[in-house]
Amino acid sequence: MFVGCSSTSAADTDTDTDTDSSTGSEESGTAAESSSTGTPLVCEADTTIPAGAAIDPNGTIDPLEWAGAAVVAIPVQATEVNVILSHDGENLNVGFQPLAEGGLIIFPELYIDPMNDKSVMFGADDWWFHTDDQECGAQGMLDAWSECVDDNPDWESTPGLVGPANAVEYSIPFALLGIDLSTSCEIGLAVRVTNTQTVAEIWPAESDRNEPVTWATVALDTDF
Ligand SMILES: [Ca+2]
Ligand SMILES: [Ca+2]
Repeated sequence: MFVGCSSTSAADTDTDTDTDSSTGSEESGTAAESSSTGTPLVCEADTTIPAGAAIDPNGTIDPLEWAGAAVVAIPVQATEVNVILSHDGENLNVGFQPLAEGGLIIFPELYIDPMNDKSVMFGADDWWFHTDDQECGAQGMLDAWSECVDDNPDWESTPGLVGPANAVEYSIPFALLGIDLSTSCEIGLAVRVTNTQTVAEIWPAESDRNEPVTWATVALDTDF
């Protein structure tokens, strides 16, 4: 659970290191400070993205650059892809590895709801990112393949390296996404890997990329 980012928050427990929201929520004792509806007036999240170093999105997952990052796993056939999450105060950083196992090559995708307004349908503010041989990204539209370019100057990833390099790293400016860390501390997020044909696996499990309301609420660590 992440607290302290809402002006109405009465709780002040420090649980920065706890990325398990279900445990944190149950143990935090905020029920005593709940509103009359029983809903705690705190900025809660399923997962916290820690603040860390800037990364070099070169397709090599360096443990030093990703030190302290959060990791979620997406089961894919007989293996699982690790999705590594951090931010450096200026950029949201996301790494995917491995992306080529047992003859299967899969591509990473991000879905970001900057205001976490959790609309039922993919909204005009919501972002889609996909990296294969090119960098593809668009706001307000999924699968905007016409937007794919070899190198988008607005954000960084690792196009063309899926295969032997086995990893893709993203570094996406908060300014591009429309996220101001001084006024917001949470976003909606889903991540997916797909070969665009027969395989598509998403985190959170059971979420739908077309429906931001089903995506994870993710807190951005602002203690840096
Ligand atoms: Ca790197
Ligand atoms: Ca939205």
